Amino acid sequence: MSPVITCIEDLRQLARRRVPRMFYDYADAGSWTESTYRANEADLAAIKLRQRVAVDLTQRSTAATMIGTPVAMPVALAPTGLTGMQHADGEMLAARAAEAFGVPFTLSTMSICSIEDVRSVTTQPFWFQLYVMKDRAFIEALIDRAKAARCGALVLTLDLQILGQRHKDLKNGLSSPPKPTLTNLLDLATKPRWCLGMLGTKRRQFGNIVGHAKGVDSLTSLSEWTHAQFDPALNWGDVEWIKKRWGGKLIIKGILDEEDARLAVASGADALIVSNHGGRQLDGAESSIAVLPRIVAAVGSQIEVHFDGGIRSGQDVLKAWALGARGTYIGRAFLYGLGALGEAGVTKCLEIIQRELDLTMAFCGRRKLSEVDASVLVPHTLPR
Ligand code: HOC
Repeated sequence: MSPVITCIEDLRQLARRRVPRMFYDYADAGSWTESTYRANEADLAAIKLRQRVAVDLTQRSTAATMIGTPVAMPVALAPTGLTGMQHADGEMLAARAAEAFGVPFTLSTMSICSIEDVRSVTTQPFWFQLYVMKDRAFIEALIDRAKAARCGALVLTLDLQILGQRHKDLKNGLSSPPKPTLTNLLDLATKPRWCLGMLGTKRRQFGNIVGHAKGVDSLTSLSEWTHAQFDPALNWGDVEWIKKRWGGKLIIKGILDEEDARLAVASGADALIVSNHGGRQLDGAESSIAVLPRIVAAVGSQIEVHFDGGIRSGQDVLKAWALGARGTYIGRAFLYGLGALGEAGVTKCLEIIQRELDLTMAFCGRRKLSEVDASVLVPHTLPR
């Protein structure tokens, strides 16, 4: 019998039972002590909302726009790596669910399904996330493929030119297909749905990279190639070059510092994302929600400020919006849905968050997002 799912935590627990441990851990982990990962959720939870009563709540809406794109709620699916390892064809399923719901899907460079795979199952523009690699011809090819696929925005990630260490990945020996050790075989034996799904698909490698990287024939060697390819020399000059080559809407991801936010504005980007990569990179960095008000104060009228980090509910979306975010991203929340129930699980995740957002706005006496500002928050609970 299917369990009753009423919140993101239910999806997380089901995903934990259904996804092989090394891939569940990959999605769920933060770097080093995971202090930033935990702070993302804890600092959001510490902000308290102000209830209002006797407000006419008959006409309500969670609709908004993100970089000019109408959205059912200001929530996009974040560009998560190896999404197709949470569930066979994961990126295609998540993109379809997002499109049907009316929110943007962002495909990671490090996805299992390729740009073309996702294009083949969608009709609306999805967004493509780019990591900068040393091989500039490869970057150009990726940008051209994103253009040919009519992607609606390029999300350029600037905080992962070197990789944060995630203890769980090292301990699990993260690789794909999982190495046939006794531990892995015993684990896989308890995950029959996942195994059947993977047997039924050919998409088990980094789809955007296969065919471009010479001598790479498995996900393990692809991952080694990728580590060697991420360019530690990346600078704002490259951002300018990429913007020119792309020519469309540009979103800069990974901003935690006011000065970097000003540089993002100067680069001509359409939006920036306040993000610590889900606590997966600089362990010891502040939570995203603690940084958000300072970035909004520094650049909020010049560029659209977006937010990710720790969103597990509609209440969290409302708090970020109230502090000036004009778009948010969910990563782990939708991955739990995907791992738990495939496409239906992503839809379930979006439904849960939208319902929570709608009802929480209503409890705060607000009918639409244009009525929401920091006055819905209890001042002494705000990040300092
Ligand atoms: C082995 C591939 O966003 C993450 C991702 C991308 C990392 C690529 C590494 O794990 O945070």
